[in-house]
Amino acid sequence: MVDVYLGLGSNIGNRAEQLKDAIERIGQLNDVDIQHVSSMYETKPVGYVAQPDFLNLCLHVKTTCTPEVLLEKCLTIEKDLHRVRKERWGPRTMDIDILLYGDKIIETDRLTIPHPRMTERAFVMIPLNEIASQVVEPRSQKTIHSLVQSDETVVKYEG
Ligand code: A4P
Ligand code: MG
Repeated sequence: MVDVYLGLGSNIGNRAEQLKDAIERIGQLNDVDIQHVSSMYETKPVGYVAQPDFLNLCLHVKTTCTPEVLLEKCLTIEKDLHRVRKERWGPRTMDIDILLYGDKIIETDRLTIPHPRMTERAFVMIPLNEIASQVVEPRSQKTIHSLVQSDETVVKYEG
């Protein structure tokens, strides 16, 4: 079993319900066991900023799936949640990113792990720090706790 961290984000429709639905679907996957779920955070869009605020959270799962198989499963769940894909970094009902896959560094056509922009993104690092503070990010060899920075645009979401 490999420890994997996933980042989930939603900024169209009923964001909280869609996140809960995605977590439930991930929990129902064969070969994937959910260990920890972070709080939800309401976050200002990064990148393409003219879009609604996101809700983001992170999940810790244990899995026997390869990274490629896990990606396929995540993409299927995104599709099942009726994601409408328009511009890159644009609005989405559900985005599931593989942040960390054990201590592996993976660079293929389809996959970059650790997720390339994760360490500079407070909407990833703040929820991730709740459930993985002592985990080492393999490119920097630093713990999540030592990499996370406070950011007032990332606010715990109480529903
Ligand atoms: N892919 C490569 N590596 C990975 C990985 N580690 N995990 C490939 C998941 N997918 C990975 O992704 C396109 C392709 O990336 C996948 O098919 C897979 O083969 P996508 O989800 O369709 O595209 P995207 O999400 O629009 O682009 P990208 O580059 O993944 O964007 P990001 O980095 O995910 O950023 N602001 C806030 N506040 N909260 C957010 O959640 N999200 C984004 C999207 C921008 N701004 C945001 C948020
Ligand atoms: Mg993505």
